Amino acid sequence: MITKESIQNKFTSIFQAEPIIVRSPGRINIIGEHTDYNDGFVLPAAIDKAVYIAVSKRDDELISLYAEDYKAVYEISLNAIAPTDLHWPNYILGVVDQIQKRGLLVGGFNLYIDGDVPLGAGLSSSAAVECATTLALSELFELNIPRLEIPKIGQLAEHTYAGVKCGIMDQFASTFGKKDQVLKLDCRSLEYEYVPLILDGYTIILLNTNVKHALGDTAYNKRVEQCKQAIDWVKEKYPEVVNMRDVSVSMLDEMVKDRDAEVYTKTRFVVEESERVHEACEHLKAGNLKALGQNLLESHHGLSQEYEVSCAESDYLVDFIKQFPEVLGARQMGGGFGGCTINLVKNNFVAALIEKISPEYFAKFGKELTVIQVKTDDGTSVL
Ligand code: GAF
Repeated sequence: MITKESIQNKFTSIFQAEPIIVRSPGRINIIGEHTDYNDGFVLPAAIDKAVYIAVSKRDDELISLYAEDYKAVYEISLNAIAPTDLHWPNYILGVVDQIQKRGLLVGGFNLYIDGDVPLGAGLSSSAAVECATTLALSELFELNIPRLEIPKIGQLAEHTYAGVKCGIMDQFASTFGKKDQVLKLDCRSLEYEYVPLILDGYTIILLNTNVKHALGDTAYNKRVEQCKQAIDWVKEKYPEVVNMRDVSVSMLDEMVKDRDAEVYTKTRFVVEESERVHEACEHLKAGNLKALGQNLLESHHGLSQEYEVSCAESDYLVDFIKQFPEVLGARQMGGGFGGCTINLVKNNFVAALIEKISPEYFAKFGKELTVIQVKTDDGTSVL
């Protein structure tokens, strides 16, 4: 188990200094997928699996990084930072770059990173790294970065250094998550409300397909472009439209449908998914879990058949649970192309479900199915 003490000891043994330690969690998302970069709504929560970043100042201009997961060191001079072919340093260097672009001074530093967010599972380990790094450097160099800037810096770091044109959901949930709550976030105004996650007799189970999703390598950025294309076409007649958030299905019918059937189908999904967030949130507030489960299934259908960001493994898992009345709903979660499905399962059926689904999954795909049980938790903080 990772603790403040274990991080402290490891840091001191590597860098011979006392660190500042920051914890930033991963996230789940109940519903609202691919709506964030379209200025829509999302319903995520921070989880009890997190990234830990420990930092101390150096006397020189070097950035010295150590990643526990890879047992790897990466060093670069502060004035030479640039995106690297190595994956993991980019999330940290991207944050440093954003901080420098804001005219905030950062000196050389040591940084140690560890965590228990499963990598490539769609639980936003990269956003957690970005948010933890931002707060850690803010504390170390007394930069007083306002809390609302943490997700914005993380998102831009992802755009520029990781090459993924993501929305703000993951970084926002990691920063502002709260135990026992989901966040209903308006990704345009960044206004949000906390909604208690009360799942009377039910629980959230993540089924990890163990298909590693790599957003930069997939069609994620293409989807972002397709949404932009639709906006441009809609704007020809409706100049007041700024983003997909302002677009209705009838506008898509009128301005996009005959021009590009694929762009039409995908963007109609975005409009419908954003509306589904409001609906699902009301169901959650009313304790109507059956209806919420239905929303999850509708969302998955759209993600799979319309937005085309699912994969055979996730489709199989979602299809499989439909035979059990004890599972109210499931869907591909996060950016897609693998990672986890999120499932709403009756408490006393969890063990039976796992027993039934795991061997079937292995027989079909020759891969282990990993079950991840998560609790909601608080957002980014100094330990
Ligand atoms: C990834 C992105 F990082 C988020 O911004 C969001 O678009 C999500 O995919 C899909 O909803 O996690």
